[in-house]
Amino acid sequence: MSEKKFKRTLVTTALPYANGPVHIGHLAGVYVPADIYVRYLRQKGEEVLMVGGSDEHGVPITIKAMKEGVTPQDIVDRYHNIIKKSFEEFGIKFDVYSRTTSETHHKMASDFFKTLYDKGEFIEQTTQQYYDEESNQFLADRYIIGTCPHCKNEKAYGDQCEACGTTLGPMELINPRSTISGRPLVLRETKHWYLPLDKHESWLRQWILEGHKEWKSNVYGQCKSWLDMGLQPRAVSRDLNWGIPLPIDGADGKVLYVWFDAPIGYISNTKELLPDDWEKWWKDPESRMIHFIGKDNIVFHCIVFPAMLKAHGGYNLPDNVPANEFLNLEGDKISTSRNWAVWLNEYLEDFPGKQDVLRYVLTANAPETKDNDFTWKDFQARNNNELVAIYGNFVNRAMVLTHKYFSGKVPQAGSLADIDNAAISEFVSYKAEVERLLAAFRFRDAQKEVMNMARVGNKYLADTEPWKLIKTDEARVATIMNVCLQFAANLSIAFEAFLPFSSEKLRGMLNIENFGWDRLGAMDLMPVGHELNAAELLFEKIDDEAVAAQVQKLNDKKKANEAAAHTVEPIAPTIDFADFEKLDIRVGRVLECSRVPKADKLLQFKIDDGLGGRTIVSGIAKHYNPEDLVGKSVCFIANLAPRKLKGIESQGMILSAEDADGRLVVTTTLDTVAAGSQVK
Ligand code: B3M
Ligand code: ZN
Repeated sequence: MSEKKFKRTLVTTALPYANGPVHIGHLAGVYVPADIYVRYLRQKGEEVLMVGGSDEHGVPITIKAMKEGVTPQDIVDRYHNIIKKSFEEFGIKFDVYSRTTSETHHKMASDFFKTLYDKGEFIEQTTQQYYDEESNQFLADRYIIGTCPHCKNEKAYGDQCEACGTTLGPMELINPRSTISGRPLVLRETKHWYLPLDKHESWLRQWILEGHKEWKSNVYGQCKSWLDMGLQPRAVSRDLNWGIPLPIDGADGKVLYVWFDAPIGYISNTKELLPDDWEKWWKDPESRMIHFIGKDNIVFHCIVFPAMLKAHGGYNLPDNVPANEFLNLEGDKISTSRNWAVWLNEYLEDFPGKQDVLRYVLTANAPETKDNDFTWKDFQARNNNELVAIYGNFVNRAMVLTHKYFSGKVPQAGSLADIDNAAISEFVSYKAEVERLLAAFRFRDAQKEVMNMARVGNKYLADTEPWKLIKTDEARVATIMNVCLQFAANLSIAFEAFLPFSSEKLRGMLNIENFGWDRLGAMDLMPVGHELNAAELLFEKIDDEAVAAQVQKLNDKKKANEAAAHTVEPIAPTIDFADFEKLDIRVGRVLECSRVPKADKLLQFKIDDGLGGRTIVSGIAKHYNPEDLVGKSVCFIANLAPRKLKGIESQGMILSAEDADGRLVVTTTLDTVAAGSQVK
């Protein structure tokens, strides 16, 4: 959609869960791009609002509280403040950053539910769900653990078996237990309210697939595949004692599902900021709404929330949802539980004042179209070779030379030579390209073009060599320095959205105001005789030691975490010798081994069992290359009832040892024995 049609833009940013600090992945995926976009619109003088806040409901918060022996409110108070502070420190300039435990939000979400309820937009359903009698609660799927019916992994979750990769429902687990109390679960009846997404499918299909072909392909593609699979009713309530109580009779102990209330938080927070004027941002057809989110939130923002808004009536639907993919760290998925992350609060302890360096690197590597990797080496290289060597170096030379030759005052430019005109027209030509890229949410390319503007300045200085001319032609040097200083002032405008701290510093040095976007390209930003302030370095080099220290810190944390996580499983209940004798364990020789198509965890074996051979499928593909196993002896259970895995009948089970990190190692014999030998 073109920007022109709209009078104002409401930008929302995903509400981070207040159960931990924010890390570079959050910043790269959501908050830096949103901030760039909003700063740019503000520079252009557009009416824009950036709304954010903390997501303070949901099961993980209650579990964290339980583990620490504090209340959920304690947890969210702690992290809301840490998160809010990090955003402020990194210059993420929200117009409002509130929280879903606010009174305004509780009322807004509650009323929203009530409206849908009164309109008959929900269906009610009573189902059997697992209940933990020890901790007195119904459990979310993730908190139920049991044996996978497909691969017999005993630690499958209620939503997925991580060993064989199968998506599960909690009812499919054998011997379901609570991860909270460790106790077996019982089934209890419970009633919930569902939003029948199936009823919304046809207009959603039309609205997204026909009406929003301009959405980023990763977003459009994910929506299409959800729609093609067919939408199902989704429960909007939960049995939990933390959240927003259902505002209807007969729903004691039930709260709104966190994903029902959280997006309404965008509305509540707008209202908190503008109690009398919030509605125009949400309801006026001349307002457009953009959701900045990560890819795991696409379905909620493109399908579920729009369906809620439509069911309610009177609200605008999002105009665009520029969701990003994920940022990895040093080649590995960022993980809070494994402590594999760069936390924003810690970054600033190690690199005080270097917010812009991180903003720059995260934008340069933004996971806009695919998952991307952050490495400390790249962080160093981009700082040293781009920020310092190009932008910083240019500004510094312009400042220092002006102080040296013209006592820090903007000198008079004479008539321009061809080389000046060529540099100016190239410099100015980037403006339109940057505008086009920003309008398309292509922040990394936009930033690249702005850096190219600084490159033009640097090259211009190198080509004109004022330091050589100064002895013979001061008037010519005056012209060159005037051009350079105007370039520098222009860079403070062009970089403002990306590197706001550096732009502010640069404005301080140049002693200039904060010009609007329309002034970008002007070569008269500073009049002749305008006095500059002292030169300072915009950026500093980052040395090898600083980078090595960061890598070391990451690895140390990982090790500490692994050590903490290393727990040995308790011994299972005692069995009789007769029970043991029921197991027929044999040694077999691997004749063939190959990957199972479309199952990234499974290997298919042909085993010589001394009796003509058999097929066994095993969930160890993540740990071995098939070719490395051919010819090896393995131990396997020979009398296990056959079962089908991905359509292949598996006749037994290869025995592997599993360590605390989930690494699987196949068992073998110390010396070679004949295939088919029994293990006793
Ligand atoms: N708190 C999920 C997340 O951080 C969630 C976003 C809510 S946006 C309304 O992935
Ligand atoms: Zn499984």
